[in-house]
Amino acid sequence: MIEVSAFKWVPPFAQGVVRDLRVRWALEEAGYGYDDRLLGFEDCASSAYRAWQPFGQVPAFRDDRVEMFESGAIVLYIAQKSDLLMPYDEAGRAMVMTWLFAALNSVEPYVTDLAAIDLFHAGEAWTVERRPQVEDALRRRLGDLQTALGDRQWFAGDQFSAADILMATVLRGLRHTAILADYPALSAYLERCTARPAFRRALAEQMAPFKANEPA
Ligand SMILES: N[C@@H](CCC(=O)N[C@@H](CS)C(=O)NCC(=O)O)C(=O)O
Repeated sequence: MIEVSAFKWVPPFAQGVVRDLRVRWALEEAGYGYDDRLLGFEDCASSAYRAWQPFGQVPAFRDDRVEMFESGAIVLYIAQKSDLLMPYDEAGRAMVMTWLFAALNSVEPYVTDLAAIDLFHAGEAWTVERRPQVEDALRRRLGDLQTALGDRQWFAGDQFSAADILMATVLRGLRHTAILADYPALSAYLERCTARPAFRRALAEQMAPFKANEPA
């Protein structure tokens, strides 16, 4: 049986964007059932959990063959088992891997830099000077990303792929801003991704424990 670690509860600003969503989404697209292993923040500090996820973060993943952490690696592992997330031909697989890493390595840092300022350090004096630089750099990256997408539907070819799971979940990290509205092709792309039934199911699965474990 597949097991995925996730939080029992997170503050509202993080609900719906915790990274186990990527793994849940990939599993839903591929049609694999799974159990979520729900953790409190204290569980993440335990040596038992650190042996599975060394940084005490979510998600971690195991099935009857492997144990893993890092959401991108896990999504890639799932994709390698399903032609619904990655084509069989070598050129197609290379393109999926390329865009999967582009999402994590060339786009996500710009998104998380802004989110850190807006969500984790809101109101701190240093952010006033730093934020415009971070937003400018992000906007340049989004402009290039939109140009690269062109009028295609998906990043890595004609078919939805694991790369789109990573890219869409990265772009959702901007949901607390209106920035994406200035990039209509990226906005439409994100709508297309998040309208997928597998995404809706994955999101509902992440959100359910948050509602159940809401602090009094
Ligand atoms: N690179 C890791 C990042 C994992 C990560 O940042 N997880 C966050 C939730 S989205 C977390 O567990 N935060 C709690 C913490 O860092 O203590 C991945 O993609 O799996």
